[in-house]
Amino acid sequence: SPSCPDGRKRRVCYYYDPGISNVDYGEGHSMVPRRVAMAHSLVASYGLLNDMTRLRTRPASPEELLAFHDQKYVDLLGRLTPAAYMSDGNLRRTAEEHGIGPMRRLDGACTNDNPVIDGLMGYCLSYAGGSLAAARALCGGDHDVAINWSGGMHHACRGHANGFCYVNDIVLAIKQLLGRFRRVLYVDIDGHHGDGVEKAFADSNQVMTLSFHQYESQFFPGTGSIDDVGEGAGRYHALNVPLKKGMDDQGYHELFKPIVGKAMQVFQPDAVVLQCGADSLSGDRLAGLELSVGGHAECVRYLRGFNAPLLLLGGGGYTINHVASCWCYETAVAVGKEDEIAHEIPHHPYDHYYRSQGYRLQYRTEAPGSRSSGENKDAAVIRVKALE
Ligand code: TV7
Ligand code: CA
Ligand code: ZN
Repeated sequence: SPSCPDGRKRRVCYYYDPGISNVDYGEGHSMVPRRVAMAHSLVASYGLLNDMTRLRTRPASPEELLAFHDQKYVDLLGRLTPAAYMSDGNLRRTAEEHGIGPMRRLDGACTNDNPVIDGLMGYCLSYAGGSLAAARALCGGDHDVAINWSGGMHHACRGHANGFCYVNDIVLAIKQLLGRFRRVLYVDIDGHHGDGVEKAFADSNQVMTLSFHQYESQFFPGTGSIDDVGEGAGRYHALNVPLKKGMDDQGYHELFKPIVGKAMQVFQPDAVVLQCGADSLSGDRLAGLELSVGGHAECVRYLRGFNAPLLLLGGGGYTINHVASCWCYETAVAVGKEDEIAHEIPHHPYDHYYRSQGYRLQYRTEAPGSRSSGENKDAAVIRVKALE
């Protein structure tokens, strides 16, 4: 159980690179990096930057990516610009072999999960650099919580892009943490399965991965069944909690708290990484889970209560005002001020985005009704084999 009163202050550091607001996956693409700028602007307007150390760090170097990614893939990322992609047939073929492109269809629409975008390598080095700096801050012992909302790109693989993710900052950060801590628990509350992180550590008993996600036919990426438990030395160190759409706060926490509590007790991690993908919120444009901001943030509050070094990362989230509200509120939870910040969203440059939620941080969406609470009763009796 939590080893210290939850109200106690934590030393929190925070990474934000304003360059993220210029990153564009293409018109109509679900991933809108500007949501991170919106979250930051909200954090700033609530005065929360005064309660954290801002990590002013250089971007990662291409060499640092090699701690997980392979040389050929990193070289490709370094060369891949929209112009080079258009003019060089070999490069185009190589990019597509690594999951990137084609840029757009003949009618001009962008329909690729991982498009060739302007400033691709700079974007990757920035969000990876942020997660690495955040991990180093925890290793140094002078911060208890470290935040990078631009990170959390859990689908990227060693040698290819996947699911909007080009480099896997989470794997890089966990490897950094393993330089100082013996055991790292990774918890993933994004609505999608954290497949890239799970796979990277599938045979490790130093990293336990635990993903909660929507799991239904046709729902990306299709992995993360309850029987997926890791392999070799890592057997029972990968845990998956597949959920049906419609899962709400109550049903979610009937699973989250006992399972995470048990994982903390059994695995005794020296550090915790929480991927806070906000596409598990109700009203998300891609996923069908029904968490409220309060229910999502309760995951942060609960893990913070254990008082292990905690790395908070972003991830998915496709209704961007909800995402920004959520990550701002979770920043307040991290610094212990969630009861002090006003519900009314302050005037700030992005405030017009919050009209549909009545300019309130903890907006309420229509009650989802009992649409699938019945179906999720099955999930509620989930037996996580490793923890029995
Ligand atoms: C962490 N779902 C990432 C989640 C990655 C989900 C997918 C889209 C999508 C992409 C678009 C787009 C979209 C409305 C939604 C099998 C396909 C079907 C591309 C259209 N609109 C995270 C990845 C997932 C791109 N991919 O966990 C451009 O939805 O289901 C798929 C794969 C093939 C490719 N097509 C989709 O949240 C950050 N993509 C519109 C424009
Ligand atoms: Ca997940
Ligand atoms: Zn997601």
